Amino acid sequence: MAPRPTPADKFSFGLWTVGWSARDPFGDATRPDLDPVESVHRLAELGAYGVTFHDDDLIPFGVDAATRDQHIARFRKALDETGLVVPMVTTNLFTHPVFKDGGFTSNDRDVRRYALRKVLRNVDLAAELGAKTFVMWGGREGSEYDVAKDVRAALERYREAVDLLTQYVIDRGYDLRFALEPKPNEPRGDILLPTVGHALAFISTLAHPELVGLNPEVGHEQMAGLNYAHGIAQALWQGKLFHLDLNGQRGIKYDQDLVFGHGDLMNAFALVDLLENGGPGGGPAYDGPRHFDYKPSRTEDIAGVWASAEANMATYLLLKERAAAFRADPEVAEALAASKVTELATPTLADGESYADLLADRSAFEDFDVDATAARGFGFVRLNQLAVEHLLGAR
Ligand code: GLT
Ligand code: MN
Ligand code: MN
Repeated sequence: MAPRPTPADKFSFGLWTVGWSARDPFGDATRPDLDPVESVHRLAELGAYGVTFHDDDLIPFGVDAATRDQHIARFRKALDETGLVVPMVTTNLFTHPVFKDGGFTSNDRDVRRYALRKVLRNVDLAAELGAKTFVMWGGREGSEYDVAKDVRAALERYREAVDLLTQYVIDRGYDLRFALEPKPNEPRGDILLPTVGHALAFISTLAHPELVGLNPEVGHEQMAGLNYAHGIAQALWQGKLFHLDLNGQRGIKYDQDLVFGHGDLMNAFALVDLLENGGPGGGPAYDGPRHFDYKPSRTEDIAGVWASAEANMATYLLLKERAAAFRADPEVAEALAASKVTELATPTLADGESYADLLADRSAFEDFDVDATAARGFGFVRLNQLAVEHLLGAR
């Protein structure tokens, strides 16, 4: 039996996830639209703690101010009734045709100014609702044709936009940080911040890098053939894991947004182990929302939507249990030591040792038995098999 989620598990979902009516480039919707208020109630019943949204998920694009206020008021009431929180808010800069060449980096300056205004209004709403993270997925920031986009100018405009937004939250005194979400392609042929690594490098050029981190998504890294658990470790090492999008993906193809764990299950195990047990002293390495950005498959009806929402949380909790069992197993501890996994935490030079000391250390070179060391295996396969057996519940 899968464990039941509770708000203490900090699971959150985007309104656009369960609310997806399953229209795709080849076919019509297979489900009716969901009222955000219903989604809030259902997610709370299932044990989630948070709900996230794009401005346009909650407030239909282009409505007048009074209608906008009504939508926000209904939503707030549902939050109050259920106790659900809004840990993150994001802006839709990709659906309306005006954004066909991007928002912050459109070749059209008027579009860029409009995009900034749309985001600033949404930043105010995020702060009002108590969100701590503001995600920016630049799905339309990119190109299909190399000659049609000056990539360096586009990156300048991207930076200009993010610098303006950080200055705005500072001036307004908002307790809000930004999280960039990389993706290699889709909907654009090539997207400007394609991977965790590109986004980290971009952040280092900003006016207020301390206010900008990442929201890496499982499938997006895997679409680039990259290892998500590695990407998360890189983000953690840089202090930039501000938020994350959990889902499943099977290989390098279109963005599948499957249920968490329904893609590379071994990598999902390593990820949960890292998040839950990778911190100092074996505690959690990340204490933010466990946010699911998946799409209930087009084959599912409404009952299937809620079953798939539950599946995300159940899989996460099962992996958490399995990872705890892996860490508690004395044979695993012995295998980790035998594989020298733990030795990697020891600095290569001793405390106070200089390169002169290293040069004088004959045991490090002249007397080092290269052949004997080279002949010794690391035993990584045995260690991985122990992980597989724990994952399969065989230990
Ligand atoms: C869109 C995208 C997601 C992003 C969302 C945030 S919207 O559905 O596919 O990966 O996280 O803008
Ligand atoms: Mn995706
Ligand atoms: Mn996402």
